[in-house]
Amino acid sequence: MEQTLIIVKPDALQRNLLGEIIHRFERKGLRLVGLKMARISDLKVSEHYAHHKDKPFFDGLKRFMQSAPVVLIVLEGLECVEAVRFITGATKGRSADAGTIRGDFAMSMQANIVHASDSPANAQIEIKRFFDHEELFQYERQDKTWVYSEDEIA
Ligand code: FUP
Repeated sequence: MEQTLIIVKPDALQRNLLGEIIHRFERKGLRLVGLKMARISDLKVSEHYAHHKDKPFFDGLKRFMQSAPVVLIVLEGLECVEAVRFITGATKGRSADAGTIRGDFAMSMQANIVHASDSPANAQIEIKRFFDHEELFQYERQDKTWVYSEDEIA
């Protein structure tokens, strides 16, 4: 099944929102397959935001992402990249829909609580960037037949 990468950003840890965020993904029916705390290295944060390297906010964004530890999460589920982006909400917290993580907890563009992969191809690249193979776990979730229909998990 499809996988996606979440980074719970430094602002979320400082604001005691980690449990709330994981709770939302769990309740949705997504399977947690990787979870760890880390300080992101300069190299990895530069790679992760390489598409913004010429933007004026790039250095500030890098400093912010390295200002405290982050929590890295890999989630798995049917079309989960899109499902997680819906739960995450728009990039700018103050414009994000109520009910989304950013809509409920963020005001900022930069301090917007979580990163979530924006396509299945990028998700694969991002997961490889932050996780070794043995840090990802395959297991059955007991509620699978209640989360999906038979044809969806065939
Ligand atoms: P998203 O995929 O929703 O995280 O959005 P982007 O890839 O556009 O943004 C990546 C990071 O850059 C986010 F943390 C927000 C930050 N950003 C700014 O700080 N200022 C901007 O003008 C655009 C993005």
